[in-house]
Amino acid sequence: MDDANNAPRTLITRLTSTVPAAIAVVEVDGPMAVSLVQKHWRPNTGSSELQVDQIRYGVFRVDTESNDQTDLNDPGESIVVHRSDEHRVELHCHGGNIAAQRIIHSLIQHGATQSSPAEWIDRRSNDDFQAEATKALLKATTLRTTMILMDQWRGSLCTAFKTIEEHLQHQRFVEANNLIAALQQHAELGIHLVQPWKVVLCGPPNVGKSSLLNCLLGYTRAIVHEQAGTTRDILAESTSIDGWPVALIDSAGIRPTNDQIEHAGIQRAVQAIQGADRVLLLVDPVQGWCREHAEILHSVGESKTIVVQTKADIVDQRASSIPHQFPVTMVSNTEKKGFDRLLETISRSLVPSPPLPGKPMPFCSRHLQLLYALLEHSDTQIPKG
Ligand SMILES: Nc1nc2c(ncn2[C@@H]2O[C@H](COP(=O)(O)OP(=O)(O)OP(=O)(O)O)[C@@H](O)[C@H]2O)c(=O)[nH]1
Ligand SMILES: [Mg+2]
Repeated sequence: MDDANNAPRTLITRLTSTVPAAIAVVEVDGPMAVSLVQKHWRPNTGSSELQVDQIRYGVFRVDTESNDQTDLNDPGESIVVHRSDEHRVELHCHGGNIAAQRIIHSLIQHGATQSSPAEWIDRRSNDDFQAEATKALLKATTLRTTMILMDQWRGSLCTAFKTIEEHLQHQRFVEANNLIAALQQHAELGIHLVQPWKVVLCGPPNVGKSSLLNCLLGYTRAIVHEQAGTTRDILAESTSIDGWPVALIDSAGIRPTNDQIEHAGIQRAVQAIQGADRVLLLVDPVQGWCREHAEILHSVGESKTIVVQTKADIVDQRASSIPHQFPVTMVSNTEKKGFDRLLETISRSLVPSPPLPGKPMPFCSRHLQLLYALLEHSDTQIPKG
């Protein structure tokens, strides 16, 4: 990046996260990188000259808080220095926040410019798609989503967009539309590569929502009690199902109530249901299907609803009151049965046809907007009728 006079600037980027760790890495990149570092550091042995590819140990002499003079009373920061390139030096210092801050502050005092990790990624990427994939990869939580994002990082999506543009340039509008449609088919999955799917456990009180949450998580997260109306607040926990990132959300049992606190909890449950990607609609085999089930189903829609009958240890027959068109997955929370099938059902509902390795996939809103614009353009070119 250049300044107003077009002279290349020397940029400092903290490459490691600001979460305290053993080591922090600060990169100095630009024409003044080597001279700035040499001005500040004292090697443990030998000359302060830095050769390319050398790794050296020493002390970084920091400036005083108020001016750009080295503070001689300050012991400085221990650093490992690596000159990785003609104009690039990496400083590895203590991983607490202060050490890196002091080094960055001193270099800025001498004319360097601070740059963010996001800007660093933009500078080092071949194109916007690769930069977006790198940023998404930082947030990926499962191997499965990481593999898909790596495919995009290697260029699958960029190539697909270039192909669409070529089709459009050569007036092959049908081919362009087909490719756009193939990409749009994976849009929902793409967005959820880093943003977990919200799966809400809901239903009337006492059907076993909190028990099922605990069982699916594998530890006791929510309070379980025989008293109806135990859960009052929304409780969300991150997990993954078949390699897809999921936020499992427990909610208050829905029923008519005069209790103000319970009512507030139910309102939150309704909000969570409205914002859900999928709902697990829990049915007690003895109480059966009731008005609240029908209302939830109506508000969410059938395609997002998975009907789960609990307490299979008490009754292992499907409750006859459940409308017959819905598939029902039976589980027992107490005997820990039926979970494999339930997890499989959830996974298939979230991602009915997982992409093959190497497939292009849009994974952020910019890609969807681009696809939409390309489709609009292409559509207007195809003769109607
Ligand atoms: N036998 C049997 N009991 C269960 C099962 N699942 C839950 N229970 C019992 O049902 C009661 C209610 O369980 P919860 O998990 O608290 O139910 P909930 O739907 O979260 O209830 P609220 O928070 O009040 O809406 C508790 O006594 C549980 O032990 C099950 O699969 N089998
Ligand atoms: Mg509960």
